[in-house]
Amino acid sequence: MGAIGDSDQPDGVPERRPAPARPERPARPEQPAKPPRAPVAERVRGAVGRARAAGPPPGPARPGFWRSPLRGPWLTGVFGLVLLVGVVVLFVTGLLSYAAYNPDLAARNDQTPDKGWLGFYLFTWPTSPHWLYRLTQGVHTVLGVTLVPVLLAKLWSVIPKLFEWPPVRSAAHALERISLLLLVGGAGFTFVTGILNIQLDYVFPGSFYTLHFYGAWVFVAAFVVHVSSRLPRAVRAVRAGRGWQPAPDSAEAAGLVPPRPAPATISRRGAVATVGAGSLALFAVTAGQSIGGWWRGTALLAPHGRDPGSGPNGFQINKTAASSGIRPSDIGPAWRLTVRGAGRQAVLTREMLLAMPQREAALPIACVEGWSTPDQQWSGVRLTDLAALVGLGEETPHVLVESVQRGGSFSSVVLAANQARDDRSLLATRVNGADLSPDHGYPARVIIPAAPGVHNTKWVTRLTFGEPA
Ligand SMILES: Nc1nc2c(c(=O)[nH]1)N[C@H]1C(S)=C(S)[C@@H](COP(=O)(O)O)O[C@H]1N2
Ligand SMILES: [Mo]
Repeated sequence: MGAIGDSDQPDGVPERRPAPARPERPARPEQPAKPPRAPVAERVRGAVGRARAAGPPPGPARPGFWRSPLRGPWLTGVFGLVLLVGVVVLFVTGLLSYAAYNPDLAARNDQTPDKGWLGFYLFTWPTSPHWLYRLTQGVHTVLGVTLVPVLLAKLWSVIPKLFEWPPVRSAAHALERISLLLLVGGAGFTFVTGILNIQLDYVFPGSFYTLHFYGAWVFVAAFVVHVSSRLPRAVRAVRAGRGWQPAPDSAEAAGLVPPRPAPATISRRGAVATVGAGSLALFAVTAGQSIGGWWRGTALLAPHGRDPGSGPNGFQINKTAASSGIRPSDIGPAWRLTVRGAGRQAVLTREMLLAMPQREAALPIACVEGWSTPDQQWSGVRLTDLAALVGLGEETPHVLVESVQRGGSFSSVVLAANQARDDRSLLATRVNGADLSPDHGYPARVIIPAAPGVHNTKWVTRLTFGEPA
């Protein structure tokens, strides 16, 4: 046999000099000559084999550690199928919510400007039915909260898999485990950011929209991979019925069935019913926020703005005038409305605005947070009538709406032409028969059918029609 480093070395391992012994320099011992290294795949296979032979360490990786007799393909399949339907609805309504902001119309409308091709599906948000965003966003948030117990139960049902032994068996298995990490991490992140936004409002390091949007895409990408490999198994297990429990080491058990089950303390049906009751309870203390009116008071889990007071202006307020930095002088007698477009400009006092034809529209406010109000009776001047002041009435174009509010990402918006042209789109001065309160946008606010609340700009001072957005 030739010396190490000879060209007849198998596997094409690079040459390595034999290490001469140098007893005179013990402070810097050289590496002893190593045997040639096997290729990576072989080494991994060796490690997997050794891990398998040695068996799992004591603790959760041992097959006997997990003992609940409830765990098995049926229970996991039931929760999985419920989540499948739920997550699809959440994703679709979430995508719709982003589209509702008309982000492609103007940079200031876009809360996720670096979306790239993830915005491939965007379209101009319609103005009918007038409760459209109320519905889509109500479903999105209430369903998200309602699914929390199901999500937790599903994770509980598969937790032994987290400790699978050996942790990695092959390249394909490693990839699958990484996709599961993205699935569980993505689900957790998306649910937590969504719930924090309902509960606490604006508590994020960075924009809620951006975090929730990208989190959802990661979650859904991993979800698609997961569903495509697991759906047939889940359907089979659910069809087989709750009494079916395959042998622990069979392929059908999928590592979910405990080999040493403890005695049952609740039936599988009882477990599903308990989770269902948890979901129902969460639904009961959340749904009121999307119904509004009297029901608003029942939404214990949506504390934000639950008590808006009474009277014509007694409906939910997103941000008060004070918290938005509106000074009394901004909205006092010195307030003016400037209308611009087509190279012309008109400046109006509130009295002049009130002297124009006053129109009525029954429209809700529907916030991204999921709360909404029933239809309120707004009155004010049509946006088309204001466009006519600068000669743009017939074909009213898109319009930039600006508030007296200084700063804040919701102090201005660009409304699309279809929104500006709608007969129900008003610059409102009154609501439910009374002047707007300062908190609802006095002296004038925009109200648009079907739009997210954020597009109903309060304390409006300038409208610019048809300029590059
Ligand atoms: N100028 C201004 N307008 C605004 C906002 C704001 O912060 N500043 N918030 C918007 C949001 S997010 C919503 S949901 C609605 C709420 O209207 P309301 O407070 O009258 O119910 O106002 C919108 N108009
Ligand atoms: Mo909002």
